[in-house]
Amino acid sequence: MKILISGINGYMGTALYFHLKEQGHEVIGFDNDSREFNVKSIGSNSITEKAVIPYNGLNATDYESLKAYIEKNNPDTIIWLAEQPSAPFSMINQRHATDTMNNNMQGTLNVLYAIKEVNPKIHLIKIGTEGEYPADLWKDKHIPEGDKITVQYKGEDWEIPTPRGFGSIYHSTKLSSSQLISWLTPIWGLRVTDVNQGIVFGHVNGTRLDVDYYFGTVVHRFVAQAVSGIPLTVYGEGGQTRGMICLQNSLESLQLLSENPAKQGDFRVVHQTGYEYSVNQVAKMIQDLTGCKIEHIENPRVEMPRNKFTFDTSTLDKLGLKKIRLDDELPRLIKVVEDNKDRIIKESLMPQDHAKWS
Ligand code: USQ
Repeated sequence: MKILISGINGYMGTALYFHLKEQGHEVIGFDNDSREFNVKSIGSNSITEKAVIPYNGLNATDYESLKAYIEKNNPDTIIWLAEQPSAPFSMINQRHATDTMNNNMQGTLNVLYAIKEVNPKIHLIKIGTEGEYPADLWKDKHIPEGDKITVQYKGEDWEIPTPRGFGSIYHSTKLSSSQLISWLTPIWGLRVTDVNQGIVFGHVNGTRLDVDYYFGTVVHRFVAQAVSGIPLTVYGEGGQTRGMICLQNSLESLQLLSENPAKQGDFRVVHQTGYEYSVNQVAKMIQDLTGCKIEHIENPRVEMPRNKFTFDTSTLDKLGLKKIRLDDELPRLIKVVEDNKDRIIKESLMPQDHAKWS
């Protein structure tokens, strides 16, 4: 297949480029280097040396260039990663909030228009997030796949959109994109897979690894803190539970979804996640392997102190995905971070004062 990756030079994009090529696919992509720029802007860096890969430098918010690129290359599948992915970065101030909204929303709208105008048969795989199912709505529940559920109200069955919400400006862009796509897909006859992905952990050769407060997600930051001799910064009680997925599984999932596309006219909602862990469980696993200290600090975020939801992952289970557990991947990840210890900027690992959410 010919697969176009937007945001190909980022953490997932680079890894996906190598993975899909290894599987025999033709892979092309573009990237405006915003990840590198944003990470530098907050005084941090990738702790691993990133491999150089070929890509076009176009910006997804430039509609004419995007459309011309898709027209020229006519891919079977577009995997859409060209987004600002950090919740705390989107909450820094008004400028970061609007930049995140403009980039993520405009890019999504542009690719939908481009596919409609160039070739509606192109399968779009749009990376969303499990954060579209906030803990206050789904506390202790099993979250179904699909975009509709049936509920009883005053003795009648109602088919309603699956309740979704958000807990940051970044997450609001993912929710709005999902709603936009769910409306446009059937009326324009597109084919889209909306991938709700959990927190990704792990590293594969050649890709970047961010560990700072803004772009390092919880597993990566905790490992970097442990390796740097800093107590792990558990926010509040540490009872916040999230679906998490190993990077290798994320690559395999996107390959499987590309090779088994959504039907024409279908908006397919898939949960792309492995197992659920609380922040405390993550911290304890890393402590057991490294002997690090754990510290509970005031939560800089506005979020539920504890929850325990799980996700229905039937689509990827049926396609044969073999889930990797966090405890099986951690030793390898710790080794990668240890090998690159000299590149960790310790100050960037700690919560930043100006980034409080309230
Ligand atoms: N946390 C701590 N201590 C830390 C860092 C984080 O306790 O030092 C806690 C947070 O309070 C939160 C949880 O760990 O409850 C996860 O935080 P995170 O920064 O790892 O992840 P999050 O902001 O939720 O966002 C990440 C990705 C995003 C993706 C999302 C999937 O940056 O792109 O969409 O994970 S999900 O979390 O399912 O929404």
